Amino acid sequence: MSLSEIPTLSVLYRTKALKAAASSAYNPNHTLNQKVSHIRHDITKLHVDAIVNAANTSLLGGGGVDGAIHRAAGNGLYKECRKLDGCSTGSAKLTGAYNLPCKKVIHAVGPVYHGHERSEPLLRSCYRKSLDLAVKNGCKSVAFSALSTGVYGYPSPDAADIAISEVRSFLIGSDGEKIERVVFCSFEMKDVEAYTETLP
Ligand code: AR6
Repeated sequence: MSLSEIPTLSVLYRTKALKAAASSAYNPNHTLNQKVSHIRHDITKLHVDAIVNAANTSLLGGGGVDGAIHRAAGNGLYKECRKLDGCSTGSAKLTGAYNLPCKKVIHAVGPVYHGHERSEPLLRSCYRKSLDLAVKNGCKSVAFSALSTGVYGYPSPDAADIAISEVRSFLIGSDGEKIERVVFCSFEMKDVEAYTETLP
């Protein structure tokens, strides 16, 4: 799926796939609505500059989206990951994409959910560091999987809230203009619902 086929929030509002909230913490922002997308899709099929993997500290693959990404990318990704010496929770590292249609893979290590207070700063940090890495490597379009919401047990509504607010802060910040599109890529219905309720 190419970037031009991935609808922005502006398109989702126009086609009524997303309903504006009666009240929102933020004023409507046309620029942000044109820079942010939400779709339900297999992230390994997206032709964006970078996809963000929900990895673990070993960076050597696993189940869920991590497994799907390693399978689709092929052995070259595993070989490169082996040289990275792992990654701490709340941080991220970037690799090539091998057989994937994207250009780079950002491996972010989300927290195992141990309650909001302990886990929130680490999940926020994953989104921030992934976007920092994207900018440093010239990636202008970035698709995020719903980090930590699978095996790691982060409740989807809370995780969506963190993802959206952290991406928003980044996009209105000093490096925001270097990112042209952020795609929230949901897979399960619970995440589709969490983003659909939290985005407006
Ligand atoms: N495309 C997009 N999203 C997907 C895909 C896909 N192909 N497959 C699953 N998801 P999870 P975590 C969604 O469990 O909770 C791994 O074993 C899925 O529905 O993959 O951060 C790692 O190696 C969910 O919403 O990651 C770690 O050990 C989201 O991806 C551990 O799991 C994340 O679910 C990380 O756990």
